[in-house]
Amino acid sequence: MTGPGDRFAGLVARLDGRLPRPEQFPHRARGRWLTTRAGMLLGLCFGVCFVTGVWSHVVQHPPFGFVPPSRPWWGYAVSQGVHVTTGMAAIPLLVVKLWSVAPRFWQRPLFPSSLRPTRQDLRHAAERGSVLVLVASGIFELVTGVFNVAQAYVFPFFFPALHFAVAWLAIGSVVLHVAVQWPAIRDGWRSREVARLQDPGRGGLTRRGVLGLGLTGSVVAVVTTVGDKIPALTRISVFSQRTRQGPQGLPVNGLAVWAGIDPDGRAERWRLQLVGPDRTVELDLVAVRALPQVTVRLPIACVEGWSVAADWTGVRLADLAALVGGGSRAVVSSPDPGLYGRSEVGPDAFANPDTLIALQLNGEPLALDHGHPARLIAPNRPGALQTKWLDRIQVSR
Ligand SMILES: Nc1nc2c(c(=O)[nH]1)N[C@H]1C(S)=C(S)[C@@H](COP(=O)(O)O)O[C@H]1N2
Ligand SMILES: [Mo]
Repeated sequence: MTGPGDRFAGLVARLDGRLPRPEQFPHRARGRWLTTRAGMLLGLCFGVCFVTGVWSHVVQHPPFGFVPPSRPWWGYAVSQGVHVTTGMAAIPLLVVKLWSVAPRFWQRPLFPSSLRPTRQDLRHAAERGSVLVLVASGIFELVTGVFNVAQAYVFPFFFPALHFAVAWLAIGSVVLHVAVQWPAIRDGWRSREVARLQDPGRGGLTRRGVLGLGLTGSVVAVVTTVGDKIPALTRISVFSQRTRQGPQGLPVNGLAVWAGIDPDGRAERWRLQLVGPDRTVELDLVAVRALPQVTVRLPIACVEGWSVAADWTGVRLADLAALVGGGSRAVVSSPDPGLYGRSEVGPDAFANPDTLIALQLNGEPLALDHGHPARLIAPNRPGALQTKWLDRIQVSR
């Protein structure tokens, strides 16, 4: 006569006998020495990636009262470049880190020994659960990030929202993991021989070799992607295909046709509606061209990783605002119904003399895909907020 408890115990015993054991994967490079170092580098990448990612989020969705700074002009290009670069560099390090501890995933006990889990069983399950969350969220962030950089929107969800939410899960489980593993980390950092004593594997790469391989992988990952930020590396950056694609030497993320912009007679039909605290004014292209023009050199720094500088010529936003009574902030919008069809210009950017409604790019009228006839260009600002095909500016105090 067997009860459910006995049957459970039998099942566990059978599974236990079939599933691999840690001893079956000996390798001399595995151990705390390697795990600690790969983990530290990975943690550094994740930490920097997280901070720059949160920064990107707050400047795109300023929480109440926060004024995104408009200086230095290169700030967002650098922080977003660092975000994408540390994410890329993390991939080979994560592979090494997981490889170094992989046998431990099979460490016994794999299951609670009976249907009534003991306290020990529960602790064990919590430990494994937290590692599962850590690994799953880390992989999720890197994979979705890579797809986004490649502009492959293959996911059935809205990338920025989920990438941002899971980032908190990932960083939270990193912090928890470091806290739980702190004694082992300290030990692994100091120890020179522990790894060898722990692991009987001989032959194959040394632990230095494996760590070196991971680091080389990171350097390769970085060099093959940063070409969209550093022109000297463009030729060897095979993963930065968008560089220099698009008219007038500047990549294009969103085409005019997608935004429903009708090119026929656009310049003649176009009117800029200025809505101010005192009055509303409508200007045609001739009138906007007749206002004082300034030229600034500023990058478009796309959240998807590329950033390319260009010369922009147009009218200062503050000068246009002055025509309708002035103010301290504005909402600029276009007929584009998409998510990036409008954006807010906060007080710091509003007052910055480099914030323009640009009519020209690199000395020529804007190409249709760059926002013809007018777009916003402002310093230290995500590309997604450099609104194209502008036809309305609402100024407020
Ligand atoms: N109206 C509108 N403006 C827009 C977009 C858009 O889809 N619609 N895309 C934004 C994004 S994501 C980027 S990176 C920049 C790119 O500008 P470019 O195409 O001129 O290089 O435009 C921004 N302005
Ligand atoms: Mo973008």
